Amino acid sequence: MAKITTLDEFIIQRQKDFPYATGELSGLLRDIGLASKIISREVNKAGLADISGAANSNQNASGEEVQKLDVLADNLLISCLQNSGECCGIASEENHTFVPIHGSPNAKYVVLFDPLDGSSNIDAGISIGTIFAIYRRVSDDGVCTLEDFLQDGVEQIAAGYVLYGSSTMLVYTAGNGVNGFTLDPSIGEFCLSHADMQIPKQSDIYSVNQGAYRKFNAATQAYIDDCMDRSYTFRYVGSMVADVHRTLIKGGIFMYPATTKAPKGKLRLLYECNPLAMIVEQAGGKATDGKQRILELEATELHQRTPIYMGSSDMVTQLEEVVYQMSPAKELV
Ligand code: AHM
Ligand code: MG
Repeated sequence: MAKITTLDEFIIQRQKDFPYATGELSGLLRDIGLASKIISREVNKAGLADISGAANSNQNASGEEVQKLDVLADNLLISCLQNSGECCGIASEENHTFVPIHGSPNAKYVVLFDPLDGSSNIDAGISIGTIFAIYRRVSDDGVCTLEDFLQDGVEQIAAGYVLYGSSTMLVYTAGNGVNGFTLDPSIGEFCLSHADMQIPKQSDIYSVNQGAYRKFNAATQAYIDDCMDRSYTFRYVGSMVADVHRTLIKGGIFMYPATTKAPKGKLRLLYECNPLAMIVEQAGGKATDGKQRILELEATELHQRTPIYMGSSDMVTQLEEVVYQMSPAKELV
């Protein structure tokens, strides 16, 4: 039987990858792994119990309907991170402002997450996911501050996602490649299944909510037209973690552009786009808002949104070229 490497073993073996190599960050990753195992169990039971419906008139920080499982996942992640002692505060899609962890005021890290992305898909039995980003705090010891969370994506120490799909997978990077682990439910462990993940440079798959085509800018429309002219395969789950995971494995481009309805795009920079952009870049791909690298966008507010295009490097480069060619500033030159 081939040797199995569990997530815990792998993290210990790779301690040297972590810039501060003190064991704190590896402890945080293990806590996130633990929370996600419990979330996975609850997601799998969603059809059995009355936990998949919308919570009574709750709305998240962006004014959208919150599902009960979102709240459960949010609470689980917070309590696992509270117990770790390594995290001084969290920010998440489900909380209007950041939440200091009072038991660990001198801890060195903050964690931002979307506890259950794509949750409108729960009732349809479609894959959903957890996304997380870890930063080293910039404030002095004591209660964390907003500036600890408003860091640019390039400052991420580690980032990853958990996909609750046909199997549950945890994929993370600590800035030295991307590795994926599949949950073996029989032993309750994430086992290394996708070592050193690399995104193909070019592919023939594009992923976007094509029903909103008429609301996209002209450059995005032109790029999509080109994909159609080339008879590229169109795939869109509507759960970003699932769409990005497929993009990582098979290559392609995932797009959530600005629309006339949402001029800044829909997806959140700090806990959706930055972590997935770090993963994609670490796997050899690219992530842009059309003009600028996602990881270099200035973070100004917790729930800030951005358009995003990410995936196979050649495809994202071509998209950027179309945006450049069609930008009004270029026409003036
Ligand atoms: P959520 O955080 O409220 O779940 O919304 C994010 C999700 C992403 O997973 C997905 O890519 C996108 O919303 C789909 O939106 P749309 O239905 O507009 O295509
Ligand atoms: Mg989300």
